[in-house]
Amino acid sequence: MVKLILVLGDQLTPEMAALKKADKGEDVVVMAEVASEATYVSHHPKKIALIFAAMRKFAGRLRNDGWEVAYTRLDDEDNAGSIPGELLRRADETGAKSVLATRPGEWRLIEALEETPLDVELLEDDRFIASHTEFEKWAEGRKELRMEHFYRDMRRKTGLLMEDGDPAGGKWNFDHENRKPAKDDLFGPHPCWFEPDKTVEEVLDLVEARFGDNFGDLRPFGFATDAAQAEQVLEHFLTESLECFGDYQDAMLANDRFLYHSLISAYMNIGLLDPLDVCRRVETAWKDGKAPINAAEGFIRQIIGWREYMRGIYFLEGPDYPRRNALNHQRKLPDLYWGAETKMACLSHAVAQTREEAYAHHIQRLMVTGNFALLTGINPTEVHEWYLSVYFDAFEWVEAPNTVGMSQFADGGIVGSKPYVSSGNYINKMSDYCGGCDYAVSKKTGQGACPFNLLYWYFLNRHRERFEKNPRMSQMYRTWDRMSDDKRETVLDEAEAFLDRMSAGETV
Ligand code: FAD
Ligand code: DLZ
Ligand code: SF4
Repeated sequence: MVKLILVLGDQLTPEMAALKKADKGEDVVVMAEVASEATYVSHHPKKIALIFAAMRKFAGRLRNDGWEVAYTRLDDEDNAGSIPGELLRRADETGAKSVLATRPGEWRLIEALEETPLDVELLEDDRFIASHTEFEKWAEGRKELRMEHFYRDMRRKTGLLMEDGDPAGGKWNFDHENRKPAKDDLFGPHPCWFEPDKTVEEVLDLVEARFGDNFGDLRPFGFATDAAQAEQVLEHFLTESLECFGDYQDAMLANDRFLYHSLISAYMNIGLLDPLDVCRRVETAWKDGKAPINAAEGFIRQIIGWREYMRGIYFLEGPDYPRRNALNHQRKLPDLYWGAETKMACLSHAVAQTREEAYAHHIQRLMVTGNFALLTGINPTEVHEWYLSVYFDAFEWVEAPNTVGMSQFADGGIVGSKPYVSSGNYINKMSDYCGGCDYAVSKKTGQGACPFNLLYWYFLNRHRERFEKNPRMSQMYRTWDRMSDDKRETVLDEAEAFLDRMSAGETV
């Protein structure tokens, strides 16, 4: 009996579980560009274009491999508008009663599939190193779910950077050799972009017509849209950037948006690159003497550590996770996140880059846009929806734990043992933004003082009860307590005045 084989826009891998279990001679692959997926948040046009173009090319590849593919374009007249709707329509057409699908990376879609009247079998997404059961077993009975411990298990499981059961180089983590500040003469290699071909051009026209008003520039569009191009991006990273990846992982420069970052997150997330293969290639580069251990270890940790851990947390914590708000932050997301003018150079750069590229690297996301949202007490659900919209790699299983957990501490400390907050000092140390700012990073209070300097103390004071006993934060409270009453009052008054101006829609 014919079955429908669902392949979603982030499941573009020939070895996907549902495809592996299907019968090529009999079953019909269903792929659909649908309004419900394209509008559950206001996605960046570049992200929609990436997914649609990659879906169309993947459908072509499956057909070449002998599959029957029922592909629906967004502007097809009989498009049912949602994934369950498309499955029902194709079931009607083919007489199929059952669907094989690889479990989606979002609770919303899992629930929608479970509610269809069709018989849907959801298979585990085995593109990941740790299964749900394995992560649950690891988490069981632990007081704290720290990534570092999980990461060591993943190193042992994969054998990556292991020598006779011990970590290569004698240590699990080489981070103290990483994270050097930005230098003005530091310029990373030019990223590997691609000229749009006919398929991509067609998609760009469609996206322009339908989503041209969304936040973000659609053109120029240079992302990889098939596995061969994604492979070129990876190769480019291995030969040009990996060597310096660790050293400058946290640096930010106004005139170099990508530095030594790999730009492969989206390609792994949608299935064009295999994460374990990526890590093995990085390990080989280290073994061949082409990259130092701090770079190779730091990079592999991001993937088999952070990436896997974030997915584990998302599915362990359940569907309500993206809406948690442990610090009860309720302020509305200010318009500057959508490109309204701001005098803060760091935010202005990070948002402009996000609008133009649909990309910002980790420290821009965590210590500029994320830090500011946390310090100003923005509602974390709004922050989550912003991150889910604006980045080319944003899918809820990885975005929500990063935003709600790591960046906004809205899960109450599951992902992070302390909130990632900083004054302007950290941004100044790691970037060249402050030199071109209307505010002065060296000023703690008064006219022109850097807002991060005020808001940092405002945040700590506001959440004193929760954080003062945290051993990693008590030192900061001692510093705050050593300030004179007058100084503390000035800081808090000026921070409140700044927040009032921001919430009133003034340019800050
Ligand atoms: P590189 O710096 O080259 O790192 C290599 C790879 O490591 C990345 O491609 C990515 O797959 C992985 N990685 C690194 N850090 C993390 C992390 N914290 N969590 C998971 N994987 C990681 N990543 C996403 O893939 N999708 C998201 O929606 C996303 N949202 C984020 C939101 C916030 C608030 C923050 C702080 C981080 C977010 N990240 C997200 C993690 C990280 O910022 C991106 O993976 C990274 O910037 C992608 O760029 P790159 O490929 O050049 O990464
Ligand atoms: C993100 C996205 C977009 C914009 N559009 C589609 C689409 O039209 N069809 C589709 O199958 N998938 C799309 N996706 C990816 C899904 O939203 C993604 O599979 C779920 O969020 C689960 O991770
Ligand atoms: Fe950002 Fe403050 Fe530096 Fe301006 S001075 S760029 S607001 S950290």
